[in-house]
Amino acid sequence: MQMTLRWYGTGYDTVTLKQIRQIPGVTGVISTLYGTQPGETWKMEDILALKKEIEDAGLSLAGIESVNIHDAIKIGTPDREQYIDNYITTLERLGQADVHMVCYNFMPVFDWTRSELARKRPDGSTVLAYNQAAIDAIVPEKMFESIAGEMNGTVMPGWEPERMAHVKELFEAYKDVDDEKLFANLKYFLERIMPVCDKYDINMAIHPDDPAWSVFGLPRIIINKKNILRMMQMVDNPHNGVTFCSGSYGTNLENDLPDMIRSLKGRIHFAHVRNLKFNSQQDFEEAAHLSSDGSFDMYELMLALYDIGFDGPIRPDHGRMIWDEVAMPGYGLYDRALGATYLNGLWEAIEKSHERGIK
Ligand code: DNO
Repeated sequence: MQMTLRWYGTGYDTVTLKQIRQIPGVTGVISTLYGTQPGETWKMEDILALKKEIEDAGLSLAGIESVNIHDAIKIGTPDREQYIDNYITTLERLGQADVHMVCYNFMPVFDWTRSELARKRPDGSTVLAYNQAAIDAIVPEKMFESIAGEMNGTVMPGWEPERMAHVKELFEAYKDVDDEKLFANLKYFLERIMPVCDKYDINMAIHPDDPAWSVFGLPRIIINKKNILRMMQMVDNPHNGVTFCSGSYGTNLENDLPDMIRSLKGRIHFAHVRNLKFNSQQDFEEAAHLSSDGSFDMYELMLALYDIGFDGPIRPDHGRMIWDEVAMPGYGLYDRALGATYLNGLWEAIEKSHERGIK
């Protein structure tokens, strides 16, 4: 595996490439052209400039998170053809620039959903949190306004003000899209892009829906083992793979995370590893990465990844806001650096135990 950190780019991220380079064991970043809109074709010069900036800092561009999918593709309107063509052109250019992993999601309207971006934990850190009753009390169109004030002046991924200004229309456009339709539209999209992925060896890595159930009555399909295996089989190409995000699949306590990892052998192209602390089935908050701080056994997750021979990029995920850092919620430097170091430590121990024949 390659340990990486997500980086939003100069002008968007409070964390610098120089800082990332100094986290031991982190050799790459996962980035994107943050200023582009879903559906737009990425310019070759912008891709190359991003890559050069990262490489000049002594890191590699280990993949893209995300090339976002235009709503027309998810809804399945006739103009999706144009947007899929644009997507193919972007993939072609990424392939030519030697980028081989692309993370994306197929969530209608909202990307991830949380009810709080700065819940205080007993140690004084703040974290993103989800409370079902609080979500149920929010009018979806007001969701953006209700959390915008907690973004620390940053623009959070999936919550771009341009899209959020049209939330009402978006809900209307999705009214006839149910789970089956969404599956069919995903299949259509994947079948169209697989030839270019084959040509340039691009691993597509779908991100799970977060939380892993329907919110605001919108369909959500990338939520559990059954659905994800259905997706792998419906377009049975190794380039059709997943981002295994423990914090997203883990929102549903019925998901057996190590078992899911093992069942996806060969199809996990990217891993987001983080911990959650459940206060009840309906209320969870994002903990430190360490097993003892949350509800997941992080050793078991890393062991499962090791056992399936996972060799793609991995990254610590949302961190707590600690040590008075002011950054995009979940994406500060300090706690993610601690997370990367912890995950690297687990991996080293697993690797060495294996070499010494200790199980
Ligand atoms: C949130 C992220 C998501 C993720 C997208 C992938 O912090 O995990 O925004 O990047 O769903 O397309």
